[in-house]
Amino acid sequence: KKVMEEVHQWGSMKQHGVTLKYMMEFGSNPTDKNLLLSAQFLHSELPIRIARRSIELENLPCGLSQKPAVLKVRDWYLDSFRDLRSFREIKDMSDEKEFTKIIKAIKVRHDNVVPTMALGVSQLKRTMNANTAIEDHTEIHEFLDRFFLSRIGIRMLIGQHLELHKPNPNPNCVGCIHTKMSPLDVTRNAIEDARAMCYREYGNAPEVTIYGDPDFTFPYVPIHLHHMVFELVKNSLRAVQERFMDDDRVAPPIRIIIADGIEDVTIKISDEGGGIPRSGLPKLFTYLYSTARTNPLLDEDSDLGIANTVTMAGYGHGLPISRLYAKYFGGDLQILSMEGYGTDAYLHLCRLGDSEEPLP
Ligand code: W6P
Repeated sequence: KKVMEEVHQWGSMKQHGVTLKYMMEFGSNPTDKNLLLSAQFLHSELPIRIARRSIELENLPCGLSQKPAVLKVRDWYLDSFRDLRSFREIKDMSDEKEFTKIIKAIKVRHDNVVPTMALGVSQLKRTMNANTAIEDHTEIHEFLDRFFLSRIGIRMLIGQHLELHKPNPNPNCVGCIHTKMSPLDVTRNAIEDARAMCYREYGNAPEVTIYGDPDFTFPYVPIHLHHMVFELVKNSLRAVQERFMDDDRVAPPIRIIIADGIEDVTIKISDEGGGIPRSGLPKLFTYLYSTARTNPLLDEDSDLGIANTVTMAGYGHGLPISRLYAKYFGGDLQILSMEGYGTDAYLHLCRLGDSEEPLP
């Protein structure tokens, strides 16, 4: 295929990270000149980033590249690469307008990459169980970390450009960055969503208490924070709910503390769900060991073993991906546990500064 030559050519070019400061300054000033500059930057930057991922998708260990779901994802990347490379040089606002439509369609094309890759991994797991070889999964794990981190960056860049076109932007928002985000508000919403899900599944949901300054705000991406807190609270609710299910004692509340430091804003989520053994901690962040089922709607021949835990358990990639969201802006996610008692999750959010995007 002719396109592969071009993919390799672009895949070896240097990626250009942007800083959050840059995104905020640029995005707060949507003049025609800036729209044009932004489109021109994406026209050269997106093919580089997408080409890298396409090449990696072709060369995965253990035959992961050949799994039907992974081939599908690979094709989405190649189609997007072609769309970008076949677009003419962006010279005026009419080029810019048309280009914006193209990248909007690319974003939609890639909407289901996370569950589809999860399906690919489950397809791999199924064949690996058959031949009992003990394989080293670090390579696959590191690939998926790079792959999803890169995806966060690509979607952030496209999202920021699309937001420049919004007619009535919120004065406190620069694209998807909220310059005065209240971590308490976002955390409350994420708790509400996680508890509603727990309620649907168990007919009950443990209480959650929050401690933090309601007036405190800082610049961050609310949707990223929502994803992370939702995932963590869901895990805690499930642990507490399962432990106190057939119990006369009232379930102990999940406790959340939000601390505003100089470098970091840290959110601690503590549960008394019985904890996890120390040996099980590293597994929380692996894509291959996750016990959760894949989405039965995507997985044609899944036998839906335990149907009632499908929603809460998700695809099992929630924790590693949450950590990537934190890392994308220079933060981190740590989980500590006391087996027999409960678990603490520390979500460190870096106050948005001069650090460049990490580019795998
Ligand atoms: C648990 C297991 C876990 C993972 C992540 C966050 C919280 C919790 N609680 O029991």
